Amino acid sequence: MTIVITAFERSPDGGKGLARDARVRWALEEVGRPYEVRLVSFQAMKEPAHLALHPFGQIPTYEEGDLALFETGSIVLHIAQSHGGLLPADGNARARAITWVFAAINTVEPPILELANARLQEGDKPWTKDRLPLVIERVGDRLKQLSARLGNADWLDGGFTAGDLMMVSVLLRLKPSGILDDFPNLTAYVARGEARPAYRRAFEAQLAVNTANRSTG
Ligand code: GTB
Repeated sequence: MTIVITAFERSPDGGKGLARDARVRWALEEVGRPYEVRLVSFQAMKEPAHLALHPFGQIPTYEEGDLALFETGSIVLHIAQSHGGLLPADGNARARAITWVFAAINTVEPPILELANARLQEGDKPWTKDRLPLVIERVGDRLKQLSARLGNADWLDGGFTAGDLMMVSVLLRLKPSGILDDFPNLTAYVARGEARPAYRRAFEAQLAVNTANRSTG
């Protein structure tokens, strides 16, 4: 069955891995499953055809036969649960890996998104200069806790899992800010994720779309 995901026709970051189709592409590459991409414009995302797939008018979506999904946590877990390679066979280890997927999207990602919003969407508001340090502190608290748990390990719980895929994807959003630099083990953890051949393939595929669309105006 063909898998079709949606992605930005033109990503605001020029396709440098930050838009969330990257994590879905990465999961599909890890399990060796080919996929097709339907590119959508910002306008098309808010139209009925796309809203039928994604009630919030966002990317990515995932279609496979009769199944249509949205939310990257759910999509990555679906891929991980229906193929080998991203979740351990042992029941307890599998449950812990799934816990890390939730930790990435429910606990670590929210303050990171808050920081992005504070800078990009509220940067010009008069209260931002007072609020920004608090937001940065909340990101730092989470990173400190994550860094302490990771320690010297390569991955969060044994071998690479969907939990690492999601956590690295979430942390990547911080790379340009320099905040990760205070946590060398997290910087190395993200670099390990980025060095995986499946990540490279996903990154290049997302970039290629955006490069092609930029040059066609
Ligand atoms: N909770 C959802 C999920 O995980 O699937 C969130 C999906 C989401 O935020 N989608 C964004 C979107 O469609 C794209 S990824 N936004 C358009 C809209 O809401 O109208 C977020 C994103 C976009 C671009 C960059 N960038 O260019 O740096 C980074 C992150």
